[in-house]
Order: sequence, then C-alpha cells, then structure tokens
Amino acid sequence: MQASSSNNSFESIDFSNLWIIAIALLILALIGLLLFTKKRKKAASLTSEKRPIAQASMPSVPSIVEKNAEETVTHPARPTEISEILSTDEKAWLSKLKAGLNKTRNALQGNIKSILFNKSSLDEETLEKLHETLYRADIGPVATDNLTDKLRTQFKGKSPLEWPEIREAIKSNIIQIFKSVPNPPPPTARPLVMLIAGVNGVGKTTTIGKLSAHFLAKDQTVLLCAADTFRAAAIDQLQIWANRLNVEMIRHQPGSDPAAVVFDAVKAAQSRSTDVLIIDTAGRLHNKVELMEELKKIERVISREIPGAPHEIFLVLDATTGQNAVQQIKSFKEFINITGLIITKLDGTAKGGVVIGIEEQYKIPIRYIGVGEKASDLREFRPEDFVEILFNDE
Ligand SMILES: Nc1nc2c(ncn2[C@@H]2O[C@H](COP(=O)(O)OP(=O)(O)OP(=O)(O)O)[C@@H](O)[C@H]2O)c(=O)[nH]1
Ligand SMILES: [Mg+2]
Repeated sequence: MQASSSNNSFESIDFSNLWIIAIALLILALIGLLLFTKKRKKAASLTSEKRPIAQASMPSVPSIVEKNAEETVTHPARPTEISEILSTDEKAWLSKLKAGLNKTRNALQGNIKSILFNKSSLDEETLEKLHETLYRADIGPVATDNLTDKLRTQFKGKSPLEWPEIREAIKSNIIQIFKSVPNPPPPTARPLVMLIAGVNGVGKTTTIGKLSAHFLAKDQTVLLCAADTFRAAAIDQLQIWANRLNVEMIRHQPGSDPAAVVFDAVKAAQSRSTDVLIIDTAGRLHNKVELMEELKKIERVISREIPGAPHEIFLVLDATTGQNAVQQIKSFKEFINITGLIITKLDGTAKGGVVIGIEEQYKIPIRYIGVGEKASDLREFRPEDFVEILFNDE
C-alpha cells in the first residue's frame, strides 16, 4: 500500500518546473560572479591609489605640481655686500690693498730708497736717517730701534749697497716680528660670540657690518646685538646694516643697560642656534674708568651664560691715529682680555707702519684690516701680503 502511494508521488513530480529552477540558479550564479569581479577591480584600484609615495621617489618626469612649485618659489635677493665679497678674488683684493696702502708705501719704501740713493755703504749717518724714516712712518720706537740695529749688523762692512738686498733684509726682519706673535686658530664654538670694542669713531659698527657680510658669504648665520645704547643713532646705524644684510638684530630702548641687551642677545643666539653673534659696543675713551668697567660687566654677563665666551674680543683701531692707537691697546688691555685687533682706515693714511709697531710691542694678533668703507674692503690680515705690497718694486 505504502509502495503504491510512493510511486504515485514520484509520478506526480512536474519535470518542466525543474528546468525553470535550474535556469534561475544559473542566473543567480552569474550575477554573483559579476558582483565578485567588480568588487575585486575596485579593491585593486584602491590599492594602486595608495602608492604615490613609492612612485614619487622614482626618478620621473617632473609633475605639473612640481613644476608649479618650482615656479612659485621666491629666493630673497642676495645683498650686494655679499656679492661683492664673493666676486673679489685674490687678485682683486691685492690690488685693493695696494691702492689702500699707497701712502704708507711711499712713506716707507719711497723714503728709504731716496736715503740709500748713491750710498755705497750703511754708515752711521745713513742709519740715522733710516731710523728717522721708520719712526716717522709710525712704526713706533721699539720696532724702529730693533729694525735699525738689525740692518747695522747685517750690512756691516758691506759695499756696494744693493737695493734688492736691503729690501729683502727689511722684509724678512718685519716678517719675523709678525711671526713672533702667536696666532691661534679661530675658535669653532657655536654660537661664536664676538665682542667689538674701541674708542669713538674708529669704525666698530662699520666693521661689524663688513664682518657679518663675510660670515654670510661663508653661509654662516649671524645675529647682531646693539649694545651701544647711549645713542639712538648708534642703534639705528647697526639696524641699517642688519636690514641691508637681512640678518636679525637684538635691540633695547636707547639709554637702557648694555649688559641687559647683551644677555638677551646671548639667549636668542643660543635658542636660534646662530653661528655667530656680534656685539657692537659704544665707543669709549680709554681713560674713562666707569665706561671701561661697563665693558668688563658685559664680558662677565656673556661668560656666565656661555662658559669660555666671548670667544673673540676684538679691539678696533683706526690706523690714521698712529701711535695713539698703540696707547689705546695699553688701556683696553687693563680691562678686557683682547684676543685680536682689527685695524681700520689703512687706506688714505701714511701711518700704516703702526701695524708693525703694534705687533712688536704687544704681540696681539691682527685679525682683520680695513682699506675702505665697503664690505669687500675688509679682509683677514696676512703679514706676507702686507710686507710684500709695502716693499715690492712694482
Ligand atoms: N676710509 C675708511 N673709512 C672707514 C673704514 N672703516 C670705517 N670707516 C668710516 O669711519 C667712520 C666711523 O665709523 P663707525 O663704524 O661709525 O665707527 P664707530 O667706531 O662705530 O663709531 P662710534 O660708534 O661713534 O664709536 C664711518 O664714516 C665709516 O664709514 C675704513 O676701513 N676705511
Ligand atoms: Mg658705532
């Protein structure tokens, strides 16, 4: 009975419905496949969008964005002072130096030559005249005595006198004076703190402008400090240099405490990682004790903040003042620890011989010399060039 009923149900299946179900299943499978492929494609495109960094690091043709970026970058114009320094090569500098030292050269070489003209030996009368010439050229008493004594010994009994021989003897005697001065390499600290001192009008502020331009030309960063707070005009004068050279400057109100502005400048140089901090100070008469004490206070403030600083204390001297400049070293030395000298205004003076006397007497290295008002008129002092220019025959 059961068998017959099951047979009946089997027979009741409608096979035409099975075909419909199969087709529907097939369509569903196709739709599923379609959706799956679409999803994969989208995933693939998303992954490729995440790769621009790797692609950017590949050497490729510059993109429009890069090109636009190049076009919109603006570089500040290079100050003329720096361009002048960079374009003053060795030859140009030597001819500047020669032109600047012209008067001193005439005072020395010109006069010595005329004394020796037609002389067959270095007799006492001739030596006396040589002594006077050296003295008048502001070489100073000590160096004048020493140079004359040396020539007396070197040319004793020599006849005839040959100018080239005497010239070489004078040159090497003067070079020896310069060589006897210890010249340690410039400190490498950062910030390198430079304190600039000197009497009124010797060229401190101008020299600071020139020095800054030289450091900038060597790609170093510079911060200026206007510690000459006595005169508003002095602060403004330094500010003009800062603006021209596009460097920053720390300033306070006129009349404020110079040590306070120096303190702020040291802090600023430290926090900004400045390469060189240059401090301008007021011109002061070397016999005014309270002003010299103030300079000492500035030095103390700096060394309290940065042990070992100021790394350079430059005394600026005006060559046109001759022996007066020598006196200034003596007075400043009593108060501050001078590390080097800067001799300005060697152009247009016959008193450039003072450089030799200073070295003989004080043994303080001359670090820079100035032969004009432009930044490119300041250079590191090289004794050989100096002596060569004073005594060569061209
Ligand atoms: N010919 C010549 N003039 C110079 C040189 N250095 C500076 N001067 C000029 O000297 C004058 C005084 O220069 P300053 O830089 O103001 O001198 P200072 O020592 O700062 O003066 P105070 O701040 O008043 O003490 C300016 O007219 C400068 O242009 C140089 O090497 N040659
Ligand atoms: Mg000044």
